[in-house]
Amino acid sequence: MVSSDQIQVEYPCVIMLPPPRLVPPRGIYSTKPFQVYLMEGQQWNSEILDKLHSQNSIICGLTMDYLQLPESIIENAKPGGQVLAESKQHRNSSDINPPQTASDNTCSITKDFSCIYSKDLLPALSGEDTTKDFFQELVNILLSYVCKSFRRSSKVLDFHHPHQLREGLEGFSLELPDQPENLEQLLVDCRDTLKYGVKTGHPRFFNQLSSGLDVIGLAGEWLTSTANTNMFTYEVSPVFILMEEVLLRKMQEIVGWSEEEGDGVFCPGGTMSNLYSVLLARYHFFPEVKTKGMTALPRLILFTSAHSHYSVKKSAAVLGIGSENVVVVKCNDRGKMIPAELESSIITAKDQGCVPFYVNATAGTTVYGAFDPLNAIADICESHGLWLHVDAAWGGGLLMSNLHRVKLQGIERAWSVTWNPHKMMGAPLQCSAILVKKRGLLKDCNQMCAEYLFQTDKHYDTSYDTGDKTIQCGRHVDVFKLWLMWKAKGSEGFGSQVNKCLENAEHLFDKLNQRPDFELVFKSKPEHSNVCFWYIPPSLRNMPPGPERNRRLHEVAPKIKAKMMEQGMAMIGYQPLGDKVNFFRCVFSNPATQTEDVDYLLEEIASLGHDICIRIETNL
Ligand code: ABU
Repeated sequence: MVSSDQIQVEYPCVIMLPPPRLVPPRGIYSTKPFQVYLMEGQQWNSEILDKLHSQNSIICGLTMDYLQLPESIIENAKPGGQVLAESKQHRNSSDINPPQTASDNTCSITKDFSCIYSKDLLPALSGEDTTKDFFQELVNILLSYVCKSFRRSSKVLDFHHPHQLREGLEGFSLELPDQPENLEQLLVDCRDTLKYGVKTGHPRFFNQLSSGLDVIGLAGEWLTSTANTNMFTYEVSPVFILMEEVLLRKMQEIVGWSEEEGDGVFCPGGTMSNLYSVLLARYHFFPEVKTKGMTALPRLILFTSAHSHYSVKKSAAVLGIGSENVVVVKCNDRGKMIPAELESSIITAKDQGCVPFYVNATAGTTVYGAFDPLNAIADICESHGLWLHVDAAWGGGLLMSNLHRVKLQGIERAWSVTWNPHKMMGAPLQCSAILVKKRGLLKDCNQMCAEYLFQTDKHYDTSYDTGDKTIQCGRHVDVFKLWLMWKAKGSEGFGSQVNKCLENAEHLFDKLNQRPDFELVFKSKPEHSNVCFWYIPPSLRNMPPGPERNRRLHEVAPKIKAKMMEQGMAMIGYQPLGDKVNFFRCVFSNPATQTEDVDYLLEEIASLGHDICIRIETNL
């Protein structure tokens, strides 16, 4: 990696920013070389390096000779990387200690692809070497991105408004051509796609419950894409099907179900997992729904807390139950469902002639990170004969930690569980399981027996053709990356990872408690890694609570976030909730995040907040 103390150049020099290519693909896009002059005696410093890193730059000119380089590079460019060779020579003979490894920021091209097209790749005859070369370049781009994702000096994002991306940026166009474009352009497009995206693996990305870039998980995802198969039958996915069985069994064991209990599938996200839970609960109590539909059923009611995920209501809407038939149960100040409120809601629904059948309890709410009291809720479900689902999409990861699994006590009493390893366990998106206690229910509920796919007279045990258990036909292989990560870390490794994220949350909580310019949304210690807080501008610090203060406070978080995204050095989410005006929600699921990043975030918010508020107050 380039570091500021490795490099000192003579005055003057030229830096080309972007494009990344030393050999521009002729006629495809215009190169817009960009020159940075260092003043005499000025040294490379971290600020300049940070700027270069954040812009995918390539250092190509080193001395006065190269002042004319941009034009001459374009004119003299020849296929085969001649200019690069020249440049490499200069690099090696220069004062600069240049980037040398794949972990560097450069993605210098070793071959000119400007006359090569996809038709020249496999399966073309003699396409093997070209295919390897192409992939080598692609891997360089990906590795450069991976390394940058972990580099604090690089930006989390290079924000552009939709219209800017739509219009096209510096040779990056979203428009689709009628004629094939060459591979050089495709490589540039790959690089630019990453450049204008968001580095969700960056240690200062706090915006989403799923974050981080697990290298083994990524390797798993690459392998999965290469295998490019489908999870519906054993005949096309023998290894992945068995891995899914092993992994789901492991997760069921961790939830606390016996060997005789448990089934499940990986599906596309927590919302789909929750949808499965409602679907299965309804089928369990009313199997005729599969053929007769909702007309055969009474008015069904389900229950979920005010802080639960919106997917419960969405499931009711999708399944024809209706979102108005979801009773929203009150929570306490900490965002936990109040069991007495649940019980009285169930009784009221019954008194009204409706049929309660399902309760969703949340283990790790989206905003507060609260855990509903699972045992108390399970008692109520048992006494009323209701299906208990635990949405542990976010909180499930805490089951891996000996320190924190106690927060999910009672989860073993659930009839179904949602658990997203792509959240707290850091598996690459997507990786979400629906676990079901009653074996065979998934199949009974969803099976359609398509004869072209699920033939019963195959020469192997067709119970491994698991596709008919799901509501999809084709299904992505989500299991391999998690399986590989589990091998790499062991269960204990996941436990330590979770512990570290929760330590970061406590660190933030402690810091916030000590500062007069921030206010916590709830005063108790975080249970999960969510920490919710306001930045309080100077003018509001002595203002009494009330509508005017709330009105002004509501505007603070969006303004800070907008500025933060424009600067691109960190990212955090905000939202209002109930009677609370817009507040920041910081979540930790990225093991790359350290306490220094937490401190950075606070300073960044305080500094942006202070500037913005001063400007508003002085009408600048
Ligand atoms: N419920 C999906 C995750 C939402 C979030 O990242 O905040």
